[in-house]
Amino acid sequence: MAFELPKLPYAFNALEPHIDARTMEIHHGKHHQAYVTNLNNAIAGTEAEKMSIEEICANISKFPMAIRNNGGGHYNHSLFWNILTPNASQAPSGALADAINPAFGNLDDFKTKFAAAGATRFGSGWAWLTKNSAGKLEISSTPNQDNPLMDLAEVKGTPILGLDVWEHAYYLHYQNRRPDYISAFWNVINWDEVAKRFAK
Ligand code: MN3
Repeated sequence: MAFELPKLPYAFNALEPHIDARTMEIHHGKHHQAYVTNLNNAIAGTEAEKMSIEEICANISKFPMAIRNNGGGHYNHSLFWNILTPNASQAPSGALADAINPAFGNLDDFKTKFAAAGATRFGSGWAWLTKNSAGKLEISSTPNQDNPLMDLAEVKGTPILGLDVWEHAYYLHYQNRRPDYISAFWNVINWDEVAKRFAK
């Protein structure tokens, strides 16, 4: 069963002015599509062909780099599109808010720490908010297309929020201003989706 590019749950221009339409179109249609195509080529005829993307990530140390890079790329972007929305609420509520405050101080402290994880990731990678095996929240960042599901990640668990800090995610609109892109990200977060992932 080959992996497929998921449909974007909103229009390319829906996240403007925070994330521009051209970036979304290329990011989804070219970059994510390439991860899917290359992942399908890499798993063909291997045991990974019968696995879910989560199972592939959990066993990633057994697989060649092409599966790690493209499998991570497919998982990470599928998550990313879903935690973004044009109808963002400004803050999480309920059990997620109750977990963020003791873990990080308050929402603003969480945002500062998460932004720092994204801003200080050298080169390409991701910033993550992850629910670990003890049910606690942790902030981390990973290089390239690695993610917290991977058995070789430093901080392991289920990612509930992720931010792509590859230049392809922001360069057309923000050029070298990664911190401005990260600031804009807070305006388009689908906290209901993040809360759903946290509750699982
Ligand atoms: Mn990307």
